[in-house]
Amino acid sequence: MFAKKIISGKILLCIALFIAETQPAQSQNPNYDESKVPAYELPDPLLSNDGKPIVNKEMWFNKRRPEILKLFESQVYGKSPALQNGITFKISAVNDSALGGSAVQKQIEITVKDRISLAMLIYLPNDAEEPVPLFVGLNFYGNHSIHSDPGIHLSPNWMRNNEKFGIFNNRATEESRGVRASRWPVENIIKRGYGLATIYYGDIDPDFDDNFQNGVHPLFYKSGEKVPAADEWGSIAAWAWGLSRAMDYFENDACIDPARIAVMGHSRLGKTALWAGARDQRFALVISNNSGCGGAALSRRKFGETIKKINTNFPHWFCDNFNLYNDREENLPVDQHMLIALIAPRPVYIASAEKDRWADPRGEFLASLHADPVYKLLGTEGLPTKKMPDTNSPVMGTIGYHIREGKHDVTDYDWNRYMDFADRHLQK
Ligand code: GTR
Repeated sequence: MFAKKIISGKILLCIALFIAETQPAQSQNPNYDESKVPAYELPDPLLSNDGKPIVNKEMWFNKRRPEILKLFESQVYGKSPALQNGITFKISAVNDSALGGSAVQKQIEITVKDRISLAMLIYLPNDAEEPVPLFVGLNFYGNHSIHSDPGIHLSPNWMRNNEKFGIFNNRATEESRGVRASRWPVENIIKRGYGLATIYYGDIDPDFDDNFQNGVHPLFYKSGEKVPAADEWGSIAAWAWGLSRAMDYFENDACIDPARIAVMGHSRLGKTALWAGARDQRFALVISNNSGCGGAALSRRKFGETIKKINTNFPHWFCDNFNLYNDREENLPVDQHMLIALIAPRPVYIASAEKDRWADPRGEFLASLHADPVYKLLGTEGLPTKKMPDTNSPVMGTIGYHIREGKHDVTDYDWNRYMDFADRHLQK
């Protein structure tokens, strides 16, 4: 009987994962017609909850920013636990002549409350004379997937099956090495004088709905708590919390400049990078690659993926309160331009892809545009255009934006723009 229960639970999980993986766009009748985008009014980031205009820096930081942050915490991503003690770092491997001698490779074990361990892979330019600026981002298929370097520890943790990537029985194999190298131009990043750090997102919380029994969530339950409360963290918030733990490490490594860390992420991990950068002001620059619904795209446009679709397909990503806005986007006290505004005045780059209509490229551009008044209030250049740029024509102020040709992906084109942007803002 018990065995049967486990088996049927597993089958259900497989079906759920199959649906989540195969169900996007087509089967759910998304709106891809600009003329069917409803009329909407965006909440004003520069009007406080009590209706007062926010007219200077002090009012933004002391009054409005905390209000908006709280709204995103309680209504969208969920509150993350305050960091108590219980995080330790261990250097598990160092290779002084990685990538043919051009880089130092470090592998760090970040342990949370002695129970969960996050494996961080770091590459740093070997010829640096001072602490380096660095890009950090989570990866989808294990640190070993970003480069074929055989010295990278193979992730032992649960991973979504993918025959093409050599992932069977939810575990990576030797065949999984380098399968995602196209998304991580490690050599190029090193050549341009940046470090790169990455963690497998499943180390922080495996990406399936198990009612928050695995990953970091149970480590922080209050006594008697079995699942996060309606306003407490879902998986995106947990992944973002993990990025902040990486940041804790950077503050302790003399080879890395903690004041010049750029956090970057793609798709669900782009949503994560934005939330990490919004919450944790230690991140100096934030990059959202094709993050779409719940990331950089305006929810009120209901173009492509909508709140209801995302909450249905991925019930574990956001906090429970976010369900209140399924088909009720107009009731949201925020929209995603305000998430970008939380990053101000730090530089932020939003990138779309032409064929990635599910993520609503125009909605991503408009959110950047509507964050501009906050950037301007804080004395920065903001976004130097009011018109959506043509394909492959990046604009870069303190807010950067591009839409490139092609599909939902991370390409060399994207990375080269991110490094151009970082050159403007992070290089001395
Ligand atoms: C899709 C999801 C998107 C995006 C994407 C991804 O299925 O609908 O919101 O996050 O997955 O992360 O690859």
